[in-house]
Amino acid sequence: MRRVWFRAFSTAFAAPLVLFGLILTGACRTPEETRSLNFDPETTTGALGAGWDGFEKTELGDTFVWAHGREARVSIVSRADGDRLVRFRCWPFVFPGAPPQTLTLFVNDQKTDVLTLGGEPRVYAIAVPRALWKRGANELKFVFVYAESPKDRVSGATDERTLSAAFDWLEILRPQPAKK
Ligand SMILES: [Ca+2]
Repeated sequence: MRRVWFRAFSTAFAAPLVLFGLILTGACRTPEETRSLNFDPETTTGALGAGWDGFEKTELGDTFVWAHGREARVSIVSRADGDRLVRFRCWPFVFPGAPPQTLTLFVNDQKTDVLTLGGEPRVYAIAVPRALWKRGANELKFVFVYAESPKDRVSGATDERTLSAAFDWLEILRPQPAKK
């Protein structure tokens, strides 16, 4: 009799209880938020998805990573509780006769903005409204107009990789309130 009651109990209540527990855990825990990636093994391993080469350093010791395709994906954890500014320092692979390199940022497959990159390292910022963020993991996708190989484009170059743009760092900021 007791066993029958128990079985009825577990069927009727156990699954909803587990589900309720999961919802409660998910709702109460504030997720960590990705604030900055320095494109080095310490801060950025695990955040880089498809489209990136290995970690490198400039002669001055700045860490960076080449996006080596027309698309490069980064995983960002968000609380999705407001607008955010995506700032990053990057530079395109340039070669004689190169067209302007453009960068389009998608957040969770939604297009945000298109930038034309200058030839030298520069800091860019793109405003991403709250509606595009999800709580937890979010995908930033950078899309470039070209990815070319130095070996094919620069006389004497031996690097066979295709390259689109190199990233030094990326940060996710709360927009500053407008000054009164
Ligand atoms: Ca860096």
